[in-house]
Amino acid sequence: MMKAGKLLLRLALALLASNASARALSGKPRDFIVHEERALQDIVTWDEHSLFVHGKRVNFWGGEFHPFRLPVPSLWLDIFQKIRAMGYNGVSFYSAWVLHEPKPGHFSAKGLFDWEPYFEAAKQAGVYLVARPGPYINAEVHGGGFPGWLQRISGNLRTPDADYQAASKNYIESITSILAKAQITNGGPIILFQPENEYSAGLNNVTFPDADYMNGLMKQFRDLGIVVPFINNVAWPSGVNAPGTDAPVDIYGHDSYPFGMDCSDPKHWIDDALPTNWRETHLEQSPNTPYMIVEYQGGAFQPWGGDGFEKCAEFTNYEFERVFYKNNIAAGATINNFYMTFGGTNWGNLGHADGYTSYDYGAAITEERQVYREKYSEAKLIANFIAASGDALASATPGYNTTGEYADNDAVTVTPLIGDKTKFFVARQTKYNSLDSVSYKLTLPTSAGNLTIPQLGGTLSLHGRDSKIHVADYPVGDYNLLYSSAEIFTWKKHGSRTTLVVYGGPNEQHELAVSKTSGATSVEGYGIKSSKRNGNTIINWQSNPQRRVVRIGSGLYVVVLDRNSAYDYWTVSTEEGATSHELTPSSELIVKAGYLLRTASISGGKIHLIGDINATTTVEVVAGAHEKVSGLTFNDEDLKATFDRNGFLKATVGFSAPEITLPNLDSLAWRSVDALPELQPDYDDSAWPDADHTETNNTYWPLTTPTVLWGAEYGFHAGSLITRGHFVATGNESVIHLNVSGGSAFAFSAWINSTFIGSWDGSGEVKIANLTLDVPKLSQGSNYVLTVLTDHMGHNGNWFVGYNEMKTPRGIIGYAFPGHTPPSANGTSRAPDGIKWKITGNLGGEDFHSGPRGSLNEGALWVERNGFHLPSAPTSSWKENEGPTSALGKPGVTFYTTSFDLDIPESWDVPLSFVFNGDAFTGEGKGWRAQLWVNGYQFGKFANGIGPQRRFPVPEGILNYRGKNTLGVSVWALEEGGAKPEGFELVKAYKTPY
Ligand code: IPT
Repeated sequence: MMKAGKLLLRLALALLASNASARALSGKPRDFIVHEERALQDIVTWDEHSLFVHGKRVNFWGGEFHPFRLPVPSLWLDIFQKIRAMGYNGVSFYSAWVLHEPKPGHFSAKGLFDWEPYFEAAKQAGVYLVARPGPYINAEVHGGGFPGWLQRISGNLRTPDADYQAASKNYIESITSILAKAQITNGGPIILFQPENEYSAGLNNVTFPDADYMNGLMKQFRDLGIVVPFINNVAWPSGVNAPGTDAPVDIYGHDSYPFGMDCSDPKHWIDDALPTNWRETHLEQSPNTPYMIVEYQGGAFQPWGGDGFEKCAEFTNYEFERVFYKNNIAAGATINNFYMTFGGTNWGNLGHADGYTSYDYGAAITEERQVYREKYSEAKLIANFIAASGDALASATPGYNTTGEYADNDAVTVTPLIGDKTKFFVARQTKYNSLDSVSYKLTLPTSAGNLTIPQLGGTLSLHGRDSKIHVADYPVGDYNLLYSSAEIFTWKKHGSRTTLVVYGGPNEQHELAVSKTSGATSVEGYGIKSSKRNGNTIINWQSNPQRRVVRIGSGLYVVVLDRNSAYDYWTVSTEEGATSHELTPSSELIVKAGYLLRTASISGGKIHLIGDINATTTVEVVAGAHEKVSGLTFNDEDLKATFDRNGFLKATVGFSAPEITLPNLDSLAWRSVDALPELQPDYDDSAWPDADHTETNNTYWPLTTPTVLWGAEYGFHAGSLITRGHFVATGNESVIHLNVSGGSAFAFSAWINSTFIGSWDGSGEVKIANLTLDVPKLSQGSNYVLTVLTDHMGHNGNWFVGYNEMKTPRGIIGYAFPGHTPPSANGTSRAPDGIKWKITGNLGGEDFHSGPRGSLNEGALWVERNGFHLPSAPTSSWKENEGPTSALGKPGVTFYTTSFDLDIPESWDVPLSFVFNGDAFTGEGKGWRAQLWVNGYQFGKFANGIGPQRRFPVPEGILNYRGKNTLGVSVWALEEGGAKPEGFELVKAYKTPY
């Protein structure tokens, strides 16, 4: 990839050099211009620094969140609120074509897949949206978003090839009619639109980048009514589709995952991973657009057999955010989006083959929608600073990375961002991953001349992996913060009072000064030094867990915190749905609360807060309560609230956790059934499709069998496949070679009639298995049937244009049956050999697209084809059983079902998970695997021995928290002698690794 990258970069630079028509710089909002030199709308505009929405600068700070990974629309607001509560003002989303058009020409976006509730929730929470509908999205989704039936076209995917263009037309038209209505120009939340995704590199001699392709795609979207600016996201700063190229988007951007996806050693930060030349590449590639990083590493995805998401969360933790996110700010990025901010779940087979059920991603918000990771709190501090810094930061110009210029210690690198008046100084360790503590003094150019700080004693410091943003001449309402070494969380102005909240790391020395003020008075706590010099008030302190409040002049309250205390502070708007262009420093409160603060409103003389707590919590409105307010409610409960002498309104919210009892799954009444009746002598598969195509359009994969035996050829794309070959024995058969493709960690098992002949148990990243299996003595002239059950782990993505990797088939891709099928004269095995093949996957294949759970939720198992995994299935005549931990005597699949009631009290958010206990994870498949259905939704695929996931969270809304639930588990025993799963449990899960 690096090689392709360099090549591309050169290409892109050459293209740029040949086109001298770069737009002139201007400090004013630029009218929206694409291709046709006319404005399509004037709500979302930009200059070289930032976006504007309705003429107001917006520093976009967003999180990626895919609604389809949380199949409970009523919970989408919860995620939006949690992202908004971090101080973020945006969310970026993909739409997955595969979920909307399971059968060519049949688009649907209903129920779980309806976009309206998502847009409604975004508006209610007050976030802008970035729409990224593909058609290609990658996203670790099945086929990278491509429906499986694209395997049946011969053209190159993501190119102007006619059959790809024809195939994508319906999706493009249908999804665009939905997205167009939700643009901000129509009162919706969408402000930016990304055609394609990471269109970054081509292979196999396709034209890349192909201007006809991108221009054609953009024209399609424009013709269908998309008027907001087009953006792109190349994988690295390569200049593809930048302004000046022959297929320019409006605002060029790129992605970056500086740590990659290997989370195995989370404390190890490799040398030189911090990008340091982005300002330069931006000036070369797109100097007239805001610097945009469409996807920045918010965690990492994980493969089967991988290290698990807790490690990824640690790898990309709060220190990573401090150093790397602030480095984006140093590069001048004013459109940032963090992938993922909430990952969610690859339920119902929606993931690509290389990932497992959880898509937690180690993101700031966990798969279970929890916000306990410190990276959530740290990101909140950074995002609030961005928001509070408004135009000053959004319009500042980044300078070079310097040593020895601002800091007096070369171990500290400082990157300035210079505005008309305000200056920002991003300081970090020169060796970015150093664990040393370094001290420095800063010399800052201020309106009061060059000042070396701290002036009142002590030195500044960076302890290990840290980065700080120091400011000079920073506007805080009507005050001028002459400088601050302490970082700013936020400031607000209400009437005559302005409140500034600053923080520093544990025990650090800090100093700030406010221009032209009459001195400082400590009004809470002690230990703050102050002085007046040249009419400016200076305060200097050492951070500690105790809060200090200093009044400067008559109306500026400075709240001095250490970082851990700052984590408990929130800014919250008192106007529902206010987006950042509508917010003013007086329409927001600053509140100290606990676990989460969602919303606020003021009415009846009271401030009403809505939030979540996980302990008895002191709630304190530190800004916005002193005027016209006398009381406080929290979650509609009236609190005994008192003002302290500084006008902070304070109350205690009591907490006592409810008793929650969960059923012991072992003691439930289970029933079971043999889930592979196909192995019985009288099983009739005559209604199954014949696998009889002798040719295929899938030119990506060479056909080596007499007929095509893979699933997509016949419309089966998910979960599992069963292929059956009927033949008359010659009596000379002794072995069969099977070459089967299922995707990473898949398994397969084979039988002749009811006789088991062998299994592939699966292994980490092994995607294709080649086995030679012994065949029992067959009698000449008798009829036999070979049955092969194989996992379908999802289709691959299609990242490289021209490579068409998505077309990798699933199912039997080759076989040889010596003694039965004589090798053909020309050496291939494609000559007809008399074997009559049948194939099935989910019931009806692509024709069964109307199920409320979408087209991917079910695979080929008889119980799935017949709906026995659904609630109210007629299973009462099945034999009673001990459930999934029963010993299975032989290879095969058994399906277990039961039901149970839950009675979780309302208004408590209680994450629940199912756990499969089995062997330690070595990356090698061992003996058995299982699938889990909860009320019909497939919510887990467990591979014993491979892992790394054994705990499978299931959200409320899929689980009925107050009433009946139907549970289904299929256990596939892979080996002679059968299997015995160790345990299966329902647990309250919180902070348990998975
Ligand atoms: C980038 C994709 O755009 C995104 O969809 C997702 O797959 C992400 O990576 C990783 O989670 S592509 C990549 C080459 C960085």
